[in-house]
Amino acid sequence: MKNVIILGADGYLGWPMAMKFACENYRVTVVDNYLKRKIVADTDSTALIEGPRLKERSEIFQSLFNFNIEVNEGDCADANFMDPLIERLQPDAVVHFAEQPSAPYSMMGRSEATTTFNNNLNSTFNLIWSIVKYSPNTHIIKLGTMGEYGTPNIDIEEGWIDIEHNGRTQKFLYPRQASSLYHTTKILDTDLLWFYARHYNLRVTDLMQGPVYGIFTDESRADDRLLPNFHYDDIFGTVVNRFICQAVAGIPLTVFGAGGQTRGYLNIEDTMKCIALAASNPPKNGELLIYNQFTEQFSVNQLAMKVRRACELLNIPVEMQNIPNPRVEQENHYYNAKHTGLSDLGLVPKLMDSDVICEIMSKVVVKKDEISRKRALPRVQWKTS
Ligand code: USQ
Repeated sequence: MKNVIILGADGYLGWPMAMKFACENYRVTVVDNYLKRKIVADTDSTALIEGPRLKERSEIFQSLFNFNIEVNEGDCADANFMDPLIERLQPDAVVHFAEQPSAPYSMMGRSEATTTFNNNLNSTFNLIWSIVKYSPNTHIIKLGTMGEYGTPNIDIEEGWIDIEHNGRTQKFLYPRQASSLYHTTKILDTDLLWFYARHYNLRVTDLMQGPVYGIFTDESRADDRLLPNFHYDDIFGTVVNRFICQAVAGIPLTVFGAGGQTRGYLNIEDTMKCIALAASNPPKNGELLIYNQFTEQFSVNQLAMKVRRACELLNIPVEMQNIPNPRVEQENHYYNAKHTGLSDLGLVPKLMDSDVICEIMSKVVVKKDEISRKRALPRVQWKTS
C-alpha cells in the first residue's frame, strides 16, 4: 500500500485530495495547523461553504467510505513536529499545500507579507530538511503556481528553457517574474527545491497550477460535510468561483480593469487527477519535474461572458462591470503557455462549459442570502502609495 502525506489538508484542495488518495487505496495522513482559518477570521473572509475540522471530516469520511485518514495538527515549519512524522511514516510521497495561498492577503501590508513569507518559505524549507534527514527517497509534490512565470511577451515553456548564448547552450529554469508577494514565495520555493534536488538528490515534482474553480469531486458529492472550504471573498476566492457567487447574489461581476488578463484555469476535479498522475510518475533522485497544471486559458472578460451565458440558461440576469483594478498587473498581454506534460501522462480534462458552471451554481444558490457584497468587492489595493 502506498503511503502519502498531505500537508495543508484543511485547504480548498488538500481535503479533496486526501479523500481521492484514500479511495485509490493509499494510506493517507493529513496535516494542518489551521493558519488559513485564522486568516479567514482576521480578514472577515468567511467561506460560503465551510467543512468541519479535519478530525470530524475524517470520521464522516470513514463512516461513508470505510477508509481511514490519519489526522495530525501541527506546523509544517516546526522541525520538532515534522521530523518524527516523516521518520515514522516513511512516505512514498508528500503533497505540499501548506502555504498561505492568497495573493491579495500577501499584499495587504507588512504584517501579512511577513506571515506569508515566513509560513511559505519555512514550511518548504523544513519539509526539505525532514526529508533529507529521515526519508530521502520520498517524492515531494509541491504546489507551485502559473503566476511564477508572470505574463512575459514570449511563449511560456513547461518549467525549463534552453538558452543559447554566445554559441553555447544550457537548460535553465524558465525566467520568473511574479506580480504578488505570494506568487514570489512560490518562485523562491522552486529555487529551494531545485537546489536540494541537485545537491541532495531529492525527488521533486513542482506543479505550476493556474486558478482552480469548482466544488464537486467524486467523494464530496456523497455528503455536503465533505465539500471543500469554498470562498467567494476577495481574499481567498478565485475568480471563477467569485463570479459564480456574484452572479447568484445579483452583484455585477467584478472584472478588474480592462479584463484582458489571461490565465490558465482548471476544474478542481482535474487538480485531483493531475496530482494523482504526478504521484504515480515520480522523478528519479536528483530530478525536478515541472508541469504546467491547467487545462484551458481565458481572459477575465471571457470568463465573465461564460458565467453570464450559463446564467441565461437559468434565467438569472447578470451584469458585468469593469472596476478599477486593485492589482498591479498587465491587463492586455500576450499569453501562450505550454501544458502538454500532464496530458502526456494521461490527463483527460473536464472543461468549463455551462453545465459545469450550472452545477456549481446549484450548490451556491441555496446559500445565496449568505453572500455579502462587502466581502465580494475588492478590499486590498496592491499599491501602497
Ligand atoms: N480577477 C478579476 N476580478 C476578480 C478577481 C480576480 O478580474 O474579482 C482577475 C485578477 O486580477 C487576475 C485573474 O482574475 O488577473 C486571476 O485572479 P485569481 O484571484 O483567480 O487568481 P490569483 O490571485 O492569481 O491566485 C489564484 C490562487 C493562487 C494560485 C493562482 C494561480 O488563489 O493560490 O496560485 O490562482 S495563477 O493565477 O495562475 O498564478
